[in-house]
Amino acid sequence: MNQPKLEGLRLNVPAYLKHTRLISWVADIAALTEAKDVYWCDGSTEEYDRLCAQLVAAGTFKKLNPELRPNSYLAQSSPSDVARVEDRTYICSAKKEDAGPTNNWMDPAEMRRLLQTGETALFKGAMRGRTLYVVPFSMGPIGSPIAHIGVELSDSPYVAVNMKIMTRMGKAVLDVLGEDGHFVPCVHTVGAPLEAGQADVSWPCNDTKYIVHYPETQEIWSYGSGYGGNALLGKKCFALRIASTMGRDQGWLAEHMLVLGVTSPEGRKHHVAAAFPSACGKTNFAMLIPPAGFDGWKVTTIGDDIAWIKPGADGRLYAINPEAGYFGVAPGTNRLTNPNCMDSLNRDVIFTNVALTDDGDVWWEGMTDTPPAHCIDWQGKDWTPQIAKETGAKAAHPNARFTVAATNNPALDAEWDNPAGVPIDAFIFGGRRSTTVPLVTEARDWNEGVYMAATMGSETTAAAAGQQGVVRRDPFAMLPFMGYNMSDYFQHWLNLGAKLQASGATLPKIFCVNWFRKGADGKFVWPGYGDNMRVLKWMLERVEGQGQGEENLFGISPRYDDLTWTGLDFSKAQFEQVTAVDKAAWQTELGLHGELFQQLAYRLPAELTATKAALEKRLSA
Ligand code: SAT
Ligand code: MN
Repeated sequence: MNQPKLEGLRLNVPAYLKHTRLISWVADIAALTEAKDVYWCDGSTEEYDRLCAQLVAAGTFKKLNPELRPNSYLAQSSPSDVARVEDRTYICSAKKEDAGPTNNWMDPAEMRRLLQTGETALFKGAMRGRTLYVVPFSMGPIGSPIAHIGVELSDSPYVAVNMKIMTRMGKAVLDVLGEDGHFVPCVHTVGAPLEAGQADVSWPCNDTKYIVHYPETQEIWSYGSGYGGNALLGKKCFALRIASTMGRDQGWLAEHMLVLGVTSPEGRKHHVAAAFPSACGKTNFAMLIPPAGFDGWKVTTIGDDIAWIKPGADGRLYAINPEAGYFGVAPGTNRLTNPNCMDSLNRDVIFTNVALTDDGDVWWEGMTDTPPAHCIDWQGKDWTPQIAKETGAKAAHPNARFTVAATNNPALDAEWDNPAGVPIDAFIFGGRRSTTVPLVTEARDWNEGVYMAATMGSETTAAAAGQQGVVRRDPFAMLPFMGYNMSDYFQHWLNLGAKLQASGATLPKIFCVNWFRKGADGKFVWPGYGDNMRVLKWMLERVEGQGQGEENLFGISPRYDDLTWTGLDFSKAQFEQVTAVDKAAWQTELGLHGELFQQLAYRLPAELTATKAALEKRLSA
């Protein structure tokens, strides 16, 4: 390897570190980016506090009133850097067809020229005037056979402190790496070098953004954004895009799924993994409190966003949550919709892009019925209910987030940190659809379930930059997070099911749900939140071979009397509104499935076209 240019730069390698490959990679990146300094994160609380204080001094963080919100901070980002940028996200596999038609692709050599090697490569000098933070992290319990290690090199201390909450981060990870352990290299810069004497801004970033994955070499390179999944590279980039390719090669699944445990009053416990697109209520579902009439039922959280799922020796599928914290959507969260979440946020939180109240606390739309008389909005401007009325200005950005440790969650499952994972009894796939898709449908078999998941549609949300509220196909809620060809991914699911079934294992049941049907008044008909327990209970009854249902065109659904209604006034007519299967609407829907299959025709599994043909036959019967 060439000796990197390191004039005047001290690498500050900790004396205990013996991993020469890691050290020389850090040296290479420091030289490429011309970082001013290198700092190795140890993951200690002392370090977290120190970096937070530094972020306060730099104006990135405001410390919240410790009486109201102890040990908590607020960051307000640049208005140009508020969400994931899907059109700037690339899968640079060697072959274009391995990225597939749903991903942006560029030839890896061309991308490397653009980012690293070309005359004007973006990473050249990108960290000038900034410290390079070395952030070693484990996705999954440290040392677990299911866990994998990454190292993120970032010039953002905001990233370092968020990674401390979101992952198992620090020295303990380097200890596991030893002298030659495997890690996924993740390079991140906000793309805002500082020239000598140049003052910094509170949220440095660049209008040019690239979120780049090289699946063959398992590398992640992220340029220009400091926000969320663009910058916290353990999350979507590693735990979904890169991990999905690891899963394909090694026979497991990396999914955009929450994982929860349900315990019945009799003490029977089941585990469910549920995929929903971003900002469709995964965190709320994972922390659900059963409603009145469900005495003795308990829901506990294993994870709220990502699941790594591997077949166990007994043929069952076991899931871990690779993360250690929640990066959840704040707006809409309140004591009624998600009391466990509100309790989790009492202290030790990093808020991003919510509003600052006059007494030094936070507020967001939907947090309380009555908004504060005055606050500072997420862009640092004065905000009053009157201003909101006149201009439509939001106090919090719709994609405002909290970062908080899982251990703050009062509903945390006792097994959440178990390196062996929890056995999955059911998969749920849910989109946000104001029409067409019924409240809940059970697939008649694994392949039909894979079809349901593959053809799922959802209305777009503020979690990604771009137009909102338009229905797009979002297979498995993985459209923005797939690291390889979507058709190959469908095949991977089909193959895994076939293999487990051949071994005699009972596969998890697969359900499709929609909490979001709207009435003629434009309002949601289904109450959602805690009342989703009613649907969950029916699913688990089905898993146990008890629950009743009725076969319809698309699978098996409960009739009104098959659900438990104690404690809720929900009429048969309302039930009809959320469950009716409209033939004409489904003809249109199948047309959209057809468009998706056309787009994915190359290597599309024959099982899926066969399932579609069977549905069409039923529909026209
Ligand atoms: O990708 S983020 O972590 O910014 C949030 C999401 O879209 O789920
Ligand atoms: Mn997500």
